[in-house]
Order: sequence, then C-alpha cells, then structure tokens
Amino acid sequence: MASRFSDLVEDARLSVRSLIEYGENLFNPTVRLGVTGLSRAGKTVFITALVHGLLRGGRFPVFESLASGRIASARLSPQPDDAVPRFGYEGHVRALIDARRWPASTTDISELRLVIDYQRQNTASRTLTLDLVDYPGEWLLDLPLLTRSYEQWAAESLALSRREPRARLAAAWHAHLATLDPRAREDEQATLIAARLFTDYLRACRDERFAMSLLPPGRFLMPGNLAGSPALTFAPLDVPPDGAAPDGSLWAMMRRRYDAYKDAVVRPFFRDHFTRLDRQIVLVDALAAFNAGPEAVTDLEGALSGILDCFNVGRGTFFSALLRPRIDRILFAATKADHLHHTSHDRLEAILRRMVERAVSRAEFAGAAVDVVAMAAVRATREAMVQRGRDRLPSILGTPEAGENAGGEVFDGATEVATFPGDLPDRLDELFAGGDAFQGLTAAASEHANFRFLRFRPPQFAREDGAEPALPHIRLDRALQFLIGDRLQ
Ligand SMILES: Nc1nc2c(ncn2[C@@H]2O[C@H](COP(=O)(O)OP(=O)(O)OP(=O)(O)O)[C@@H](O)[C@H]2O)c(=O)[nH]1
Ligand SMILES: [Mg+2]
Repeated sequence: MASRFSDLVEDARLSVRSLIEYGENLFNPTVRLGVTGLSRAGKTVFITALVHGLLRGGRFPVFESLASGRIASARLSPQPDDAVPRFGYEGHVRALIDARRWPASTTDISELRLVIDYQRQNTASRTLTLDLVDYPGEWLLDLPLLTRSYEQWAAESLALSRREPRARLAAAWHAHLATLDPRAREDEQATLIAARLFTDYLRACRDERFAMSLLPPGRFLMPGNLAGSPALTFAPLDVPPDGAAPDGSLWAMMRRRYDAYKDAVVRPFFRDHFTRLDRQIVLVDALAAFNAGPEAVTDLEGALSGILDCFNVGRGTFFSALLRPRIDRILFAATKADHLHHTSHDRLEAILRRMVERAVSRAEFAGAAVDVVAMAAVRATREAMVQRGRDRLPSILGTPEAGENAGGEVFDGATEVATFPGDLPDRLDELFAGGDAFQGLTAAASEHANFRFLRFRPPQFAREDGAEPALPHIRLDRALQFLIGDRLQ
C-alpha cells in the first residue's frame, strides 16, 4: 500500500512538472532530445558533432533549414537543471580536433542547452531551444529492472549466465553461488563475495571478444559515487521466481538491496530524464557485435528490445501531454558507418531495422514517426578500391588506434592503413536464428574471424586559413533533418 501511495505522489509531481514545462513550451518552444545508446555506442561523439555542426555551420546539405540559410545563429545557453553537470562540449571538441582523441567513457549525467535563431518559411523570426542530455550507456541497462522483482531478475540473470559464451565466464561466480543457501541467515561477507564475483563476470562479458550487451545492473560496471554502497552489494541467488523470502535470510537481504537500487538509482534516472523526452535518437554499435560473433548480435537485439519497451511513445494529445510528454519521433541509427565502405551501408541499415523491428512497429502503431539510418557522427576514414590478387576490394583508409591488430599486425596509432573489413551478411533470417551464421572473436582467433572492424583515430581535420574545421560525417544531416527539421519550418 505504501508504495502505491508513493507512486500516486510521484505521478502527481510529474504531472505538475509536465504542466509547467508545457506552459513554458508555448512561449519558448523546446525540444528535449534523448540521445540513447549502450556504452560505447557513440552518444558523446554524436552530441559533440551535432553541437559543433550547429554552432560552426557544418556541411549539412540535407538539413534544410541550415542549408537554405534560414538558421541565423546558434549559441550555447545556460541549461535548465541547476543540479546536473554541464556537458563538457569544449573539452571534447578540442580533444577531437587538436589531439585526434575520442572522448573518454562517460561516468556521469550531463546536460547542454543550445538556442537556435531561425527564420520561418513565412520569414517570421523564431527561436528553438534544444536540450541534450548525455549519460553513461551502462545506466540504460537498468530501465527494464523497474518492472522486475528481485526474484524475476535473479532467475533471468541466472538463465542467461548458463548459456555460452557467458557460462564459461561465470564459472567462478556459479561455484560460489552453489555454496549459498538463500534461506540461511543473512551474511554480509558472503554477499560481498557474491557481488564481487558477479561483477567480475559482467565485466568479462563486456570484453570486446564477447561484446555482450545485456549486463544489468548497469552501476555494477559504472558505479560512480555509489561504489561500495549496500545498494550496489547484491547478486542473483537461485530462488524460485514467485517465492517469498523468509525474514532475516540472505535472500531477504539481497532482495532489500535490489529494491534499494531500483529506488535510489534507477527510478530517479527514469523520472528525471526519460519521462521528459520529446524525441529520441537510439544509437547502436552493431559492428562491435559483428566483431564478436552471432551470440553478441543476438544479445544486442535482446538488450535493445528490453530498453525500447520502456519508452513512452506516441503522439501526445493535449491531455496526455499534461500527464506525461510522449516521444513523437524516434530515429534508430547504426553508428560508425565509416567503418564500412558505402556499398555496405544499406545492409547495415537493414540489419538494424531487423534488430529493432518490434519496437518500430509498436512506435508506429502509437503514432510516432520512426526512421532508421546508417550514420557516422564523425567520419574517421576515406574509401578506396584495393587490388588483392585478382580482386578489387571496396576498402577503407584510416589510422587504427595504437594497439589495434588485424592479420597478425599490431598498429602504432600513427600509420594510415587500408583495410577490407568484410561484407555484412545479407541473409538476415540466418543471422538472427543465432547459431553459427558467421565466426567472430568469441569462437575463433582473430585471423579466422569473418569481420574485423578496427577502431580508428579521429581524422586529420582540414583547416582553411586557420579557421575552425568542419567535421566530416556520414548522414548526420539526415539525422538532424528527421529529429528537428519539422520544428524549424
Ligand atoms: N569511426 C568512428 N568512431 C566512432 C564514432 N563515434 C564513436 N566512435 C568510437 O566509439 C567510441 C565510443 O564513443 P562515445 O561517443 O564515447 O560512446 P558513448 O555512447 O558516449 O559511450 P559511454 O560514454 O561509454 O556510454 C569512441 O571512442 C570511438 O572510438 C564515429 O562517428 N566514427
Ligand atoms: Mg559517453
């Protein structure tokens, strides 16, 4: 009963906040764009490139309002939430352009506000405010926990960990789990060991050879200021999904901490960030999964569908907007398309479309506009045809990061090379049936893997007369046109 009452209070608070934001929106049109993606999907790079393109004026022929000169200016402005850190835009741009370094993994939430002055097609002057939020991708994995009890989560996590390639990475944790009696008295030491072994297992699954995506709870991998707290010290036990924990038992302790994790960590993130979004771009790094193998592709698909079920999509009516804003546009973007020759972009797009097919039809049914695109927010490569024996292979040229390797060669981070990463499969039914549709690093040594998508350094940017260079990209303009083009008409 207590939780029902607190849900009611929460709903009332959300409605009041929506009402205030709805009123502000009438005078000061605002788009709150959610940039969603699992860790390393490319969120921070995307936000940096988008803001740079709007501030500097990027080469965006498909972004109509900019290409036709109707955008008079864009500027950064103080963000709306005082308690959220500011997105480190300037640092990210300088690292990208001057040091040719990508941003480090994001460890906390941050926010940036951009104000765009533009001319409507009837020549009246208007302003659109764009709010962007960046956060660590790991946090996203937690959203599906909101609808799961401890017992359900434990059963799902255990079932998953008994499948290959996870099972071999879970051996130490499973061995410890076998020594635990969930109905025995609560035991802090046993819990600490279980949480540590479970976290080690999650971390091992994330290694690029396995590239597993479905790894909740997210803060176990990215704990931030909660490291070592009881809310992060629990693990799955082998308990029945519908059983009841005896008072004072290990099981009751784990369950209490899992609930604390949801209350203290997951719910605030969902409430303060996800329920306020108007539009979403969902970034997906499908190529990292292809490097690892068919198991990683299936796992990525599972992780995405769990997350996308949590979106509040559909065209808002006046009354529903008062209760909660809804997402009326979603763009699914396969990132890092610059790792492929352009002749493979259609396949990459088709693969992503297939991965998110259920979410797309649900969103379209609810009245939202949906699109899928293969994109690179910052293009790090060029294209070339390379002669290998009798074949001319569509290849890409770029500077692999120091330490990357392919075909027995380890790269130094300074030399440019031409690579042929492999043709993406076109028979999608086979691919998504799981099994052994192709070979990746999970099952084979790197020289036998079917794909090898290397990590490239950011490109050498061309500066004309010392001016700030435009960042090269692939279809970032198409993404922008879809996401905010209609609000700049
Ligand atoms: N070639 C290329 N690589 C990219 C691009 N975007 C991202 N990357 C690579 O992907 C890595 C991760 O990108 P981020 O933008 O930091 O990813 P993120 O989603 O913010 O990741 P977290 O902060 O860990 O959640 C980068 O370090 C780059 O190696 C792109 O447009 N092109
Ligand atoms: Mg990031």
